[in-house]
Amino acid sequence: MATMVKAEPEPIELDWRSTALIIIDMQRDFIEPGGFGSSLGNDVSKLRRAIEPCQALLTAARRLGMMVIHTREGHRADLSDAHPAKVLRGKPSTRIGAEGPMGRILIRGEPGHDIIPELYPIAGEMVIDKPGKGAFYQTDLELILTTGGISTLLVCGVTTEVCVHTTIREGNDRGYRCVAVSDCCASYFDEFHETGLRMIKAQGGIFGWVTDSVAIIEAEQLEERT
Ligand code: C5J
Repeated sequence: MATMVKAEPEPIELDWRSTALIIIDMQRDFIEPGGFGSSLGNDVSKLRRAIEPCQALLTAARRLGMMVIHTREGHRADLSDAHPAKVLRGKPSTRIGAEGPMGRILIRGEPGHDIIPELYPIAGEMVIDKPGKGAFYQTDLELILTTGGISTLLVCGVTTEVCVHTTIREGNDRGYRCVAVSDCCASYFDEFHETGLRMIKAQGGIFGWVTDSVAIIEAEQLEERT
C-alpha cells in the first residue's frame, strides 16, 4: 500500500515494498574521535546528532520489513583500490592507511572502519563496502536494488554534503526517487548540511526530496492504523 509522506518540495507517495533505506557511512572513523574525520581536523561530535533519529528510522524500517542497506567507505589494506589522488592529501600521518588510535584509517577490517554500535546491522541487512564517496561507484548496489524491485531510496547518514549528497546524485541519475532524511544526516559544517539539503530540493527537487524521520514514522504509524 502506498502512503503520502510530508516532504519538500512536495509530498511524496511511498510504497515501503519498493523503498530501501540506505544508511551512509555511520562508521567509527567518521563519528568517533581518533578516526578519519578527526584526522582531518573536524569536530566529530557534530555528527552524533544524527544517531538517535537514525535509530528511530531504522527501527521503523525494520518494522515495515523495508530493504535496509548500510554502507562503509574504506579500502583494501594494500590500498590497491584507492586512487593516489585520494590518498596523497594532507600530512602522511593523517592519510588513508595511516596508523591511528582505531587502527589504520579507512581500512576495511580495522576497528575504525566498522559501523557504530548504535546502528549495527542485523542479519538480513546488507552492508556495501565502497571505495568512493558515492554508494553506486564500483559497488553492486544498483544490481541489488534492481533485483529487489526498489525504485525509491531513503538516504541518510554522514556526511550530508559528501557521501550522502554524492549517493543521491548518483541515484537520481540512475532513475531512483531519492529522499534525503534531514535529521538523520549530519555534517561537520552546519552551513554545508543546510545548503546540501537545500540543493537537493531546490528547482522543483532537482536531485530529489527532503523529509525527516518524524514524517516517515508518522506515515508508517498512520498506515498501521488503517
Ligand atoms: C567523507 C563521507 N566525508 N562518508 N566521507 O569523506 O561523507
